[in-house]
Formats: sequence, structure tokens, C-alpha cells
Amino acid sequence: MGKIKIIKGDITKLRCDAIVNAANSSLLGGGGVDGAIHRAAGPELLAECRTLGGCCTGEAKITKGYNLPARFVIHTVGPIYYEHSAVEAEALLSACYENSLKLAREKGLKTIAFPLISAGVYGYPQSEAIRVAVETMKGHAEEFDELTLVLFGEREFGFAGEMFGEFISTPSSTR
Ligand code: AR6
Repeated sequence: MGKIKIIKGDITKLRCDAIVNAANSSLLGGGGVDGAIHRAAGPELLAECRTLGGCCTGEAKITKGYNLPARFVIHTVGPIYYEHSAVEAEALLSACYENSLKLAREKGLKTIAFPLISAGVYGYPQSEAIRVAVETMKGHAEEFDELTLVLFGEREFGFAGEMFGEFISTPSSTR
């Protein structure tokens, strides 16, 4: 069975088959992790994104990684939390992970890293977002070598430790 890991760090630094971007429906860049990924990948990423025609909430599209250590970027658009009922928001967030993993599987990619989609500007409660992320990843762990959830802040990393301590990986922990 593939491994699920939860780490604290900057997703743009990860060397894996694909990192996932928490984008907006234009796919033309923004702030947060989206801005960081575009800055690290370089302008060719935006040029490829311009050819994609945007992306609906819950869906995903793939590009090359350009200057990133990751080979590919899977762009997905999370729900804006307050625009939906809680049930609808959860279904859309789960679809982001599902559809990103579907694209990865179709491309034969084996190591995928996710940020905490929707849990920044889009307002999804962090611990709920962690639960949806990990539950969805668990459902597909066997199809991949390694699925990593990359948390940026101390606060969300603390929540994840309380909820899913078995998946936490720190530089000093055994892997
Ligand atoms: N590595 C890993 N996680 C990060 C990084 C990073 N370098 N930078 C931020 N995060 P957000 P959203 C975390 O706001 O809520 C953009 O403008 C951050 O702490 O990036 O889905 C898009 O263009 C948070 O936990 O994404 C959209 O318009 C998580 O990534 C909109 O924001 C997601 O926060 C999408 O909002």
C-alpha cells in the first residue's frame, strides 16, 4: 500500500511527480500557494495555463512543472466556502482531490503532493479541510507510491497532528 504523509513546508520545494495547485477558475495565477507556484515555476507556466480555458470548481487540469522540482502541476479549483452549503462545499472539496488523483493516475504519476486546498483565501475551516483531504487520499493510497499533504502553517500542522498523528512526518521522524 502506498504511503500517506503529512508534512509542514513549502510545496514549491518538493521533488515529486506532481504538486497540486489551489488555483482559481481563471487558472491565470493569484496569491497564496498559487502565487508561490507560479513564481517558482516561471512565466512558461502562465503561458501554458492561458491555453487551458480555465477550470470549474472541483475539477482539475495538468501542466508541466517548468522550473519547479516537480515534473507536473495539477491545477484544481476549490470551493469558496461561504458560497455553498457545508455539504456541497465538502463534496466539491473532495472532488478536487479525486479529480487531481484521477489525472495523476491517467498520466502514470506515482508521487503527488497537495496543499490544503480552499483553506486559505477561500475560507474552508482548516481542520475540516484536513479531514476531507486525508480521507480522500486514504481512499486512493493503494494506487500511488506516496501521497503527501503539505501544510504551510504551524496551526494547521497542529490540527493534523491531533487528527492524523499516524501520518505526520517530520525531518527527525523515521520514514
Ligand atoms: N506551500 C504550501 N502551502 C501553502 C503555500 C506554500 N508555498 N503558500 C500558502 N499555502 P490559498 P485557497 C497554504 O489561499 O484557499 C489564490 O489567490 C495556505 O496556508 O493559497 O484554495 C488562488 O488564485 C493555505 O493553508 O488557496 C485563488 O484565487 C493553503 O495553502 C485562491 O487563492 C491554501 O490557501 C484559492 O484559495
